[in-house]
Parts: sequence; C-alpha cells; structure tokens
Amino acid sequence: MRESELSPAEDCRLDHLGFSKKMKMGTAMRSLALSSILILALLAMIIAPTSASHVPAEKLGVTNFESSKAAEHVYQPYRTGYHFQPRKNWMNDPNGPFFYKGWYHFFYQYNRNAAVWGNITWGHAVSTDLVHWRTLHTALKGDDWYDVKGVWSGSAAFLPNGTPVLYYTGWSNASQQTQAMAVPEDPSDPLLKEWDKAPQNPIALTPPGYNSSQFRDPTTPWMGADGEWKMLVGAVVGEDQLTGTALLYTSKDLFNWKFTGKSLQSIHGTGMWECPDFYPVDLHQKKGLETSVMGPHVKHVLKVSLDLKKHDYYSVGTYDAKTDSYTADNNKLDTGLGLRYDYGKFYASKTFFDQNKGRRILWGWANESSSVADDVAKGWSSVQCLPRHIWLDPEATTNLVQWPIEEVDALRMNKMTKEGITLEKGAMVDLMRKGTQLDIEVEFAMPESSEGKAQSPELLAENGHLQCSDLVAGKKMAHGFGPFGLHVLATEDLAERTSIFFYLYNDGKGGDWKTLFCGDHSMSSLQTDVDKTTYGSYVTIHKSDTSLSVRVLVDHSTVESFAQGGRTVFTSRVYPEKAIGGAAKVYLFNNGSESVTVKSVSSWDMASINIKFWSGAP
Ligand code: DQQ
Repeated sequence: MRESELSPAEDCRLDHLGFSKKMKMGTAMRSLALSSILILALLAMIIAPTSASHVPAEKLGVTNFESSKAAEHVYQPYRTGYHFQPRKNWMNDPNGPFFYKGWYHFFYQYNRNAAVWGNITWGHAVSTDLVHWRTLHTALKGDDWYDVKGVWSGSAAFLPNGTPVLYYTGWSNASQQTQAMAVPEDPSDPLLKEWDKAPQNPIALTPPGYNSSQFRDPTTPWMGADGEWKMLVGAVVGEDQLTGTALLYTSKDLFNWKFTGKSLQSIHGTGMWECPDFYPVDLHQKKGLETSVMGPHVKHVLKVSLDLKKHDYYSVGTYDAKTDSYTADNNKLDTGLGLRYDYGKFYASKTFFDQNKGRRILWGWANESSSVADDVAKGWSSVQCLPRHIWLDPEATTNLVQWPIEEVDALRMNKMTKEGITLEKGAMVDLMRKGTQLDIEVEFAMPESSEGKAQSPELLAENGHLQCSDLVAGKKMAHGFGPFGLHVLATEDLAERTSIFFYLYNDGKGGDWKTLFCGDHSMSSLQTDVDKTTYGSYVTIHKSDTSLSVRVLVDHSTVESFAQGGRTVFTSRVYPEKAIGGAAKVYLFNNGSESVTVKSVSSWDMASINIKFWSGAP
C-alpha cells in the first residue's frame, strides 16, 4: 500500500502508533412499599458518586502505561482504532461496568496468556469518557478453591454507603460453578486498582438438584418490595436440560445470599441462560433508571445470552414485585424467543445505570469471524462493541432502541455532506470517502407507496435473517424496493465489499410493507477461511417515520450498523485483504427496480483512541 493510500484517520493512528512512513505500509404493588423502594433507589443514586470531575490517573500514582506503540510493532489491518481492545490475547464478555468518583470502570473476561479462551481472569480498564481507555492490572484472578480454575462473568453493585462491589462466578477446584464477590481494598482510590475476595465467599454453591456446571453469571442486585436485595443466576433445568432459567437469590445485606427456591422466569427450549440481565426502563423517557426503580411508569427488560445460539435475546414485560415473577408483554416475543439486541456478532452483553449522565448503557462482545489459527497469528481475539445508550422505544413499547453513546461523536473529523441524490435502478455512487475508521449516516426517502403503513409488532418475531439470506443469494422477492444501501470497506472493482442495505416488500395485495435491514458479508473478503454469514432482521417503521435511516460505524474489522435510529442493529466482523487503509472505499447503491432518493448523507473520519496499556506487574 502506498502512503497516499492511507486515510487521514489511519495516517494519524499510525503516526501515534509510532510507525515511520515506511513502516505504515506494512406491579403492581402496595403504595407504601413502592414509595420506600423509590426512596431507597433515590438514596442509592444520591450516595453513589455522581460527580463527573475526576482526579487524573497520574496524580493517583499510576504511571505504568505505554501507548499502543509498544503493543504491536507490525501494522495490523484488523486491529480496531476506536473500539476497546486489550493490548493482546483473548477477551470475551464485558463484566460489571460502573461509574465511580469520576471514572468509568470496565471489566472483561481475559486470558492473560494466549489469544484463545482459557485461564479466565477479570481484566480492568478505566476511562473518564467511555471512549478513551487505560488498562490496569488484572482485577480478579482465580486463587482460592472456589475460583481457582477461572473467574467468570458477573456484575457490579453499590453498597448502601456507595462502595462498589463485584459479583462473579468462580470455577472451583472440583470444576463446579460457585458465586463469589469482591470488595475494593481502598474505596478512596478512584481507580479501584486492588480488589479483595469477600470473607463470605463462596456466596452461593449450586443448589441441590441443579447442574453444577450450568450455574453462572450473577446479575446486578436490585431492591425488592420486601426490602431485601434480589439477584439472578443463569441456569438450565429439566430432564432434557433445555429449559433456560434465572434462579432468584435474596439477601438482606448484599453479602449473605440465599436461594429462594424459585426462578424469575423459565422458558423451555431455550437452553442454558448465560449472562442474564434484568433492569427497568422508563415507559416515556430516554433517561435510564437505577436498577431498583419500580412504578407505574416502568417496564422491565429480561435479557439472556443463549448458549445454544450464541445470541443475546430480550423481552419487554412486567415485574410483579410481590411474587418476584416476570411476564413478557407479548408471549410470542418471550425471553429467548423473539427479539435480539443485535442481529450480528454480539454476545454476553451487560448493561449498567450510568448515574453520571442518567442513562443506561449496554456493552456487548463481538468475537472474531476468522479462524483460531488467524487469532493466534495476530496475537489477539475479540473486540468490545461501542458502548450503546439503550432505552424503550417511546412509539412502540415493544422494543428497545440503541445508539452509540454521544461521547463517540467527539471522534468525528473531516465531515462531508451530500444531499438529494437519486439512485436510479442499478446505480452506484462513489461517496469519495476513503478509509477504515469512518462514521456514516444516510437518510433515504420513504418509498411513497409505503406511506401510512405501519408494520405490526408480530412480524418482528419472524425470521428476518433468513429473508436477508434469500436476498443475498439472489432469490428475488416480489413487490419490493431495493436492495439499496451502502458498500463499505469496498475495493474500486467491488471484488471486496461489505454491504448494508434495506429491502421493503409487501404481499402485492395492498398489505403492509415489511422492511428488512440486512448485512451481506459474502464479498467482505477474498479470504476463504472466514465466516461470511448474512445478518439482518426486520426493522419497525412507525407511521410518523418519513425516512429510512442508517448509521454505519466502520473500524477496520468491526462494522456496527444501526437502522431507524437504533431500532434494529447488527455488528459485523470482516477481514478484507485489499480494502484496507486508503484503498477502502464507500459507495451508495441501488440494486432494485425502483429508484430511491437519498435525502442526505454525512460521513466523517474517526480519530483513534490510542488506549494506554498497563505495563506494570500483570
Ligand atoms: N463466558 C463466561 C461465562 C459465561 C460465558 C466464561 C458467556 O461466565 O457464561 O468466560 O460467554
């Protein structure tokens, strides 16, 4: 690759990395109880530190950092520029994020020794803006009988005095799953560098009659109507071991826990529920709710990571605090059966309430689509998706909406905007934007004949990704508009391209439009040993919608695509061979028979975040 072929963001990233130009090549419930819960929740919010001001890390006595420079001495085209990644080796689930004394804390499943899963510990990173990170030394590692084989996923909570605590699953010396917790050695340290295992550990052993190898991933506790804390642990039950379930635990003090003998919910056929997440969402507002909040303006979300499918599914429903049970609003879209957070590579996600900005934030893990051999060769595996602000769609309280946190916008540079482009049948328009670190927003005019037609929520349960696969395979659907959308990471000859597109169709008898939002990866790389599965699903169109919109965030091997302001999302992992650096282009296309109008398209280069990596003792 020639130097001139490097995009501005890429160029800047490589400069920072210290490459020379030459190197660059290479319920309802009683009102009394309700008010006390609200008061407790408010108290928790007040006690939990809310100040956005922070003491700089250097003043906190941590100076052992090195920039990305020393991380890799060889330019790696697939390493991301503005997503969180450790310096090297294997990473999986996001664990226990929270905000404390001006710093966001993020933990992750981490193998310090290799680019494959194993020897799992909790890696630790901190940031003041959720975008720029510095990693710290390992927060939790297996060193006692109940976790000696691995410190698995979990969550964080605040004690009534505001001190954060971590809950996790330990893999014991007898290969059994246990639940345990850790407390900060010095709560006055905003970076919370040292963590001590609690003397109460293990706080839970597998209850009799349950499978001790399928008992894991404690949730953030919430305060119940009876004034006791509640927590869920994922499990699977039944003779066929196919009923996913969230076991309910209770505690008076957040340290001593007992099994209630019941589950919040169980759904047959879904298999093991990994990484459950249970939280309130406001019926009317985008603002997030602290995990214990309940009331008439609140719905609840139960998310589970299905071990059988390796996808994160959620349902929206009602939590009955009297009986500690949860019922999805629509049984066709029940937990593990209907809605997914993300229709691409996104698993073992975790939300937290960010009291600093009054919002709920979602983190999800995107693993590789390449072979294990490739992971080992490049020395790392997996990225974390950008943190996403998450809230209930105010227009259809059936689904959530996700959007990259606003802080991500600060990375945008070199804006270009175009308006009023007509894409005739077969059109392809070069956006004249090159590079592999991009943010692109496109607004398409709604095809006229779809005006006033709203999609019924039931359709969401249908298998949208199969429809997307049919389209990609060239099986045309009648009465349609599209496919139209974007090619990113595309070579000029289109031999390599990652395509994100819409397709609208109906029954041809005046029925409502169905809108598909798809990702075609079949041409994403000339390499053959990578997974090129087609992703996608339906996207809800509200009567008030006048456009179809898409935002695509490109970051080397990671592409996150959001439709209709985040009603449907998918994450792609792609490995172009030629469409790298400045050779990666962006095109608007219309492969449908009807013309489509692009109302506006804006694009930006994205700056690199240059993670500071801990270089002291691991
Ligand atoms: N990953 C962790 C488990 C969790 C799984 C182990 C989900 O705790 O169930 O690394 O990816």
